[in-house]
Amino acid sequence: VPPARLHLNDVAYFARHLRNRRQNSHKGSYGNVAVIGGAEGMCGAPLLAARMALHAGAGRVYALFAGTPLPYDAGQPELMCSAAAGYDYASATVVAGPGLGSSAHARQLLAQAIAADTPLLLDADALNLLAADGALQQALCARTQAAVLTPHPLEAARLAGVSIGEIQADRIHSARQLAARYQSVVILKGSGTVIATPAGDAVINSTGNAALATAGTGDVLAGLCGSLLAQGWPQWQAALAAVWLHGMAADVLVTESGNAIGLTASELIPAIRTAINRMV
Ligand code: NPW
Ligand code: AMP
Ligand code: MG
Repeated sequence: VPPARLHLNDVAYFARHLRNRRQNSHKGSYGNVAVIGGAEGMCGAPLLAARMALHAGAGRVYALFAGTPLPYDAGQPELMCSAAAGYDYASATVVAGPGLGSSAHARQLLAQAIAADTPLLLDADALNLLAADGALQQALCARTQAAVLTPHPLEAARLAGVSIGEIQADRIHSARQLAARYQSVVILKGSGTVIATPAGDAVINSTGNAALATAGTGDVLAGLCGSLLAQGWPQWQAALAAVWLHGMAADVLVTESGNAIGLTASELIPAIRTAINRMV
């Protein structure tokens, strides 16, 4: 089946899930996001994801660290920072992986998150751990609700057990294969991001540009998609919307500021918030 391309006209497909804040609502109405990551030396990755989740509308956001926890995020004190050990994953949408590392402790945290069977997004090191561990793969496929996986081409190659070249040679086929194998919605990132389901649906995103080729933009995408999941979006629509909005915000930033060189992942966060609010 040839894949569709996600154009501006198709945005109505997911826009109906974007709702104004209801008058009689409170932070509990908009979901909890728990980002699990932050091994030693990679605390920035979970903070980028968590800050994005907050700016996309989630009610409460936790940044949980596999390594020494930061006491708080000085740039975003709304976030609740703590060690990941002991967190009750059952009450949140989990975004696992940004800067998580590959320690035995990281693997244990990931196993708990997968077993919790709440809305789940796996990115970065969570994907690397998954690729190397049959027990985690079995647990993922046994879940009642599909997870969302957000590999870049190298992470996809590890998940598929092939080379980057083989992934890139047919990105639509690669995304579909991974979605079926891991019983998850797959976002295969890179220029022309492909979103695929286990049933074989596939869409190529039409937004985004090479200004996104910089550290941390993937962590921002993970936080964005996790935030939409926490607000009750179905996996497929959350994945489509997150990828489209992420690319659209980068396109607007480059057009308006002219800074195609040197865009930072942090700058994307308020731009994505604006893109979301323009659509409501
Ligand atoms: P190359 O160079 O072409 O051979 P890794 P990572 C490839 C955290 N971070 N098309 C490319 O391979 C993450 O969350 C922390 C083709 C590239 O070198 C992870 O936990 C930050 N190839 C951890 O670091 C900010 C592509 O993949 C290689 C491709 C490691 O994640 C940064 C990189 O993959 C980072 O987010 C494409 N479109 N995209 C922080 N501030 O704390 C990627 N590749 O070795 O898995 O490393 O992605 O940096
Ligand atoms: P990561 O490699 O995990 O940091 O993710 C990078 C993010 O930037 C993904 O959402 C990619 O799709 C996006 N990205 C990177 N390079 C490009 C590019 N040349 N064109 C469009 N999007 C890109
Ligand atoms: Mg990444």
